[in-house]
Amino acid sequence: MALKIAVLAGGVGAARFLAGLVRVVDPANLTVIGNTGDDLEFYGLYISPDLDTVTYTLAGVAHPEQGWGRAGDSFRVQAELGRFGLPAWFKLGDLDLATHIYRSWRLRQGATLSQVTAEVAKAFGLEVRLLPVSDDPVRTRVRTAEGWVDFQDYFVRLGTEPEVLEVRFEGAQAARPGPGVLEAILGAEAVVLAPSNPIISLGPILAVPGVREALRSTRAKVAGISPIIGGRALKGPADRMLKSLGHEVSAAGVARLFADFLDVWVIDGADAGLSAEIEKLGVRPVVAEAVISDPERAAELARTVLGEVLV
Ligand code: FO1
Repeated sequence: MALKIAVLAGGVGAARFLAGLVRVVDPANLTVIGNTGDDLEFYGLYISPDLDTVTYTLAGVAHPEQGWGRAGDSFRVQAELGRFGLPAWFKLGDLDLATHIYRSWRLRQGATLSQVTAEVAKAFGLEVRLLPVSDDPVRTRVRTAEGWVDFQDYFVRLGTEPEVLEVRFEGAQAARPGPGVLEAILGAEAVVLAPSNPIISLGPILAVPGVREALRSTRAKVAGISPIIGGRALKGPADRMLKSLGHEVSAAGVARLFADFLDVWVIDGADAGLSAEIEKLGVRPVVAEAVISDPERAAELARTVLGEVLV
């Protein structure tokens, strides 16, 4: 299929969907707009977990079970850093470190995050265009009973244990969309929201001024895939987070968060009963097998999504 497609993507779930999408469309026509709200500095290195997860997955070098990091990586450097008393709660493998060293070095030279992301993608042989949502810093922070913490502190160090009382995307309001981001949405024939945590993976992308407006005004149909199936997140804290932030924990509840720009919402068979509720939001529900168990299933899901938006 030679149609231009833009995908809004978070981390592991999105990357697994994209691995299927590239089986059914020409990757050269695909622009992936990635979340940078999870980015952090660790050991003075600049790390972009979601951009790397997409890169590694599409390059076929991601850790198969974790979904993030590199397959078969070792942790000798991090173990050695322990000698100097450095923390190791954020696991950085030896191969993965090369990406962070390269990115940090290029940023220090004055390159933008989009330039470096393109260079990293090229080095891994990616055919899709991977764009950070912004070159300006956007940092997700969450408020727990203990106060505000950085996203990776909540996600990895605290293991998503504390209840999330509030989320903010620091810097988002002043951030400009990265080069090509709005053009990709406005010039696409289809826009897809990959199955990602609606609050912390898609939230930072939508918080960059201009992105949400572009989604509302694009002539392309906008489709999304529910990350909530049968009232539960398949992976990660999305269900608990929706609940503590006062949203309905269901595929319909997530559709409501995006109803201002969404045309089609793909839900699992388990949620077929929510179709009427979704229709009332002005969104067309499509029932499909939404659990991504392997790349072939992901390709099947991608085919379904595109079939619905390219009619
Ligand atoms: N996730 C973890 O649960 N534990 C880790 O130690 C960890 C390290 C890590 C290193 C590099 C990277 O690109 C991702 C990493 N992740 C880790 C995943 C990351 O925290 C999450 O996937 C995202 O930020 C949420 O999408």
